Amino acid sequence: MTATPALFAHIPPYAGDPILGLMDAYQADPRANKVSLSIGLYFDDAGRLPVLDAVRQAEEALLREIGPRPYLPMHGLPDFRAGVQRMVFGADHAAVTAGRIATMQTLGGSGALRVGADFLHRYFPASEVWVSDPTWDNHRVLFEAAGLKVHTYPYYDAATGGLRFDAMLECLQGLPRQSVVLLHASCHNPTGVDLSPAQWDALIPVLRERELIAFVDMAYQGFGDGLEEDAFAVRALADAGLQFFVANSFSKNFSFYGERCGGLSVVCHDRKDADTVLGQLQAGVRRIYSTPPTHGARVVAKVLGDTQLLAGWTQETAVMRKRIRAMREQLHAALHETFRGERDFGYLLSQRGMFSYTGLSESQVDRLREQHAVYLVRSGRLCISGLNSGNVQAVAEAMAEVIKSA
Ligand code: KET
Repeated sequence: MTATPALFAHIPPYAGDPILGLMDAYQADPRANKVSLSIGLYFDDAGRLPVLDAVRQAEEALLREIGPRPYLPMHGLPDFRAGVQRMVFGADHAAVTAGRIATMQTLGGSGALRVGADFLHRYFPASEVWVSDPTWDNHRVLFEAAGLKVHTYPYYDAATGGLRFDAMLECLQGLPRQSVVLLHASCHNPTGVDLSPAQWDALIPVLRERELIAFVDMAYQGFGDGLEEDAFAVRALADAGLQFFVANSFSKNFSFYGERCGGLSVVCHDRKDADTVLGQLQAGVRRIYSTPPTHGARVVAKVLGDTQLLAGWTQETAVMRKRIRAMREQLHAALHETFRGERDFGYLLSQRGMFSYTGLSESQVDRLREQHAVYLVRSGRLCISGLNSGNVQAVAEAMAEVIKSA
């Protein structure tokens, strides 16, 4: 039989993802001294992806009590969802106890963003989305894929390495009501520049008066100042009586990337609205992947629901956070010494979380990769948690070389 004409010939090749594509290139790189500072993964000082002790203990306990594996409900495992609410909002938050938060178990933070975006597109068809300039590359892609139009609001100030807070507020003040504003709870990706508590307090009245719909992305809870501290923005929005969306992720703080564990929480006016919203979110999930997977959710629920495991995990997040800070300091010290103070690298110390925005140009980033086997994202984003005591000096020297030769 002769083959039928090529069915897929009209399809253009995928250009590759700006972040995940670099991971593939890194893995294929044969050079022994290669350093991955591109994707947002936390590595320990030995350069390994850690298996957290609390996670190991929870998994071992679950292995001893292997049970049947029915479909989970469309909205996920009840204990997982309750754990998300305690972690994101605090166990005693009035919005939690009033039952006015609709929380779904999702496929990571990305799944939460997409399920939320689909819901917004369906029930707020006139709303458009505003994201920070710059933001995580995938934010725009995710919201556009859900059919929403995406714009940017001013955020990062390249001249100072800080925040254009006044310009940001001014822009948000001019948006149509029920515009969706995507905000990073802490550890802004890619810049590492966050709003201070006082700036959140100034932003909240604008969201309220302009009737904007905040969508908070909290992918790095615990990597900034602490699990509680990093939830400041979410809790301040809830305290102010706003109705809003939160996507949270366990990928980083549980070192649980491949388990795809996240949550979408929608804070509503009252319990009745929360029930309705939860129902429509369930319908949304049923239309895509039907129900979420069991394993990771059981592990997370066990850790969050067990006093001892929770305390152990909290401690482990502190270890990761402190190591990231130490690496910021070591990279800063090495660069400061090389440049004898002639160039300011203070941004490494003031920015928070996994990422720093180096200001390196695309060609400098290319040179780092090609000549020094040091991988950054082309925007100049450097993942601090890929640094360790064995590679930080070499990275500083490579950065110095590309900066000086520019
Ligand atoms: N939000 C933000 C801000 C974020 O940086 C990531 C992942 C996610 C959501 C996705 O979380 P997950 O639970 O994995 O679905 N960011 C890193 C990895 C990636 O690009 O997928 C990164 O920026 O490197």
